Amino acid sequence: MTALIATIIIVLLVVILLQIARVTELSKKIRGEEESERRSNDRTALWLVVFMIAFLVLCVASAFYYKNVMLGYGPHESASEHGGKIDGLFNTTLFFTGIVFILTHILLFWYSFKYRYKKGNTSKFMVHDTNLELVWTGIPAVVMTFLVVQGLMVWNEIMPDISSDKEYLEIEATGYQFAWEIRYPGEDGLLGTKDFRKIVPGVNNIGQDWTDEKNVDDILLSGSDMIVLPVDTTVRVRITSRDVLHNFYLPHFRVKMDAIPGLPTYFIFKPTLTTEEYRNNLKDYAEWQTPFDPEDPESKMRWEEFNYELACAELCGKGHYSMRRVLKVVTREEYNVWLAGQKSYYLNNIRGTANDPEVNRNKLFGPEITERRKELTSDIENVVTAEESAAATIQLKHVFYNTGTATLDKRSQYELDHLSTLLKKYGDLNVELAGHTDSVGDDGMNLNLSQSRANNVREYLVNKGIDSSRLLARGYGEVEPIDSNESGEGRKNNRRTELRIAS
Ligand SMILES: [Cu+2]
Repeated sequence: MTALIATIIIVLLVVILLQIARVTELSKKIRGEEESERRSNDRTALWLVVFMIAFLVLCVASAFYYKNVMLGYGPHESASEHGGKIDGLFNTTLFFTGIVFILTHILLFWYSFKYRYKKGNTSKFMVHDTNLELVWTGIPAVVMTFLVVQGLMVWNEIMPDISSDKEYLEIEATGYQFAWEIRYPGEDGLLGTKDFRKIVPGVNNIGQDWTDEKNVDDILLSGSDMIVLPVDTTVRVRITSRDVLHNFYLPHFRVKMDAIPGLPTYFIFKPTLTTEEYRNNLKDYAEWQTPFDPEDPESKMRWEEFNYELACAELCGKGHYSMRRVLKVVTREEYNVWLAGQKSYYLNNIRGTANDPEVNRNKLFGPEITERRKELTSDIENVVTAEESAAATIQLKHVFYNTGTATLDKRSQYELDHLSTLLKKYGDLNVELAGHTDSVGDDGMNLNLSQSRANNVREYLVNKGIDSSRLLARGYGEVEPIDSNESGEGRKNNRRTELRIAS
């Protein structure tokens, strides 16, 4: 039924249109062709002017309406030091191109109106006019030069690389399908070297070279970990990609740079507002004072839930959207606390595993030595401050010997030097140095070996200035195992040197 009515309506409309056309045709014949053409031209010309006014008013109104988003005003204010310069450049460019846009449109429509067809009007033929040529070549050239020079100046201010004498934090962002691997330099402030041939997904995602000591303390933020940066600190981001083109985009900081496989790029910026400060600024805008979850009026306000974010601004594949990461800017103190809670990727995931390169097995790294120092200090302090002077045994975990001999390995110096410092500090501590072996080989030989090892430790400490009367060296051989002698791991644990606090 509806279809039938619709068909009838369409047929009727077509009939009406045909009738109107016939009426116009007939009226033209009555009034004369020329007159009717003149009227039609006048009408069209007038409509062009009306269209121009409406169009320009809408353009200006929409530019004004969207100025916050487009030009960084109000709640879209930039949160980095250089951001204002980029926003300023957009403002200047829009100012000049806006003038040109409005003028050319007025001319275009006004001339269509003014020079509409009139009987008897003829064109003016102009072969050449130098003045006109100068005007329409010169003015755009001057304006364009101004804009380009302005742009170059801002570019040169923002993009130069940082000089090494300035203090800055360097992090690294490696894009891959579909996430960012963010690397922090750890305590040494330096990012370790990497090589794409060392990439093993899931084990060594960015191909870090574990034989480079700078990599030992490097921290990796994977998956959805929040990126944390300190406020008012210059940050240099090394930007690379593992597969296709990505783009490191921090809209609130006006940071945007391609991540290109095989060609590292960088961006240097200084966050000026912490996440908390930015939220507080947003609080003043009505559109941020609505519930974060529109379904739940009880939920937090939008400004309370605001977060800076990292996005990939290159359509890099079907999981492109999932490269979003939250970035948090905090005070220097909060940053230091956060950083202290982050763990070295190498020391926690690679050290001592099958992936740890052979050359690292017989090395001790700075962070390990520092960590062990703290451990030994607190072990001994615990004994000293204990109420009862109960006999205590502390394992000297970093005392090593060359295989099968009693000669101290070079690496033992850190533990023993630190022990001598502690023994000097606690001058009334008398200790026994106890050597132990595993059960492999002859009992008597093991006893001798453990005795010589203990003797050597004693000798080392005496050379460091500890009074020999405070040190007793004793070999126990294989009779006091702390683990099974069946496995390699267990035997390794049994070969040990202990510090027994006598009094
Ligand atoms: Cu991407």
